[in-house]
Amino acid sequence: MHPPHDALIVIDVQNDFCPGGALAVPEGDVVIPQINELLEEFHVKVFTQDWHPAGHSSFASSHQGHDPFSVIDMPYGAQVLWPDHCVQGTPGADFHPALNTDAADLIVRKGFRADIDSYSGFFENDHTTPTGLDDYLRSRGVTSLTLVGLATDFCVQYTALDAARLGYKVTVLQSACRAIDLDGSLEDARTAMLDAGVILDL
Ligand code: VGL
Ligand code: ZN
Repeated sequence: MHPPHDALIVIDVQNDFCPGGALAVPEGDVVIPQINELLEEFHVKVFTQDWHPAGHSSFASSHQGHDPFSVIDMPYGAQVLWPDHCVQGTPGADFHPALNTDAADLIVRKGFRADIDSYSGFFENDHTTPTGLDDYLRSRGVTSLTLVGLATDFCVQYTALDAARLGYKVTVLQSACRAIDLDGSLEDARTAMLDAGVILDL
């Protein structure tokens, strides 16, 4: 067992990010058996769930003339436009059926505000609107985090950078993560995480 101040954060292991899903991450489902084993080794276990209303502003379909994976300027900065994914109440937004969701202490939903995307489990993409996760972890005495899930270069990276900024010791377990890898985004994410003091474990 890991010590009680170490939490496992399972990021966005949902059908739409797995093969066959709307925004499939290559090999996204391969990480699930390892995550299920890890869930037995931690006292504090939190899942995040991408949870968008239909017509969300991060969807290319909400911006006429813009294709999926293009980038636009939003009031809070650059935003990649995605295929419609993880729409609230749809099967794509459900956790993958092989994931042991019974093990979760807390499920944090994010991205539910129509006008702003949220990659990080801690803050929306404006980097200021909190999800409540920091307060929860503090109230349970957590000081160090192990991050696993999807996708390494988006939600895992943003969660890791926010966590490091908030003062947590952060480890990203790369074998239990998979990336989208748009135009070198995985390498950029690795560099940014290392620069922020995040431990990239194998
Ligand atoms: C994610 C793109 C859009 C992720 C979520 O979970 O990494 N990526 N929404
Ligand atoms: Zn999303």
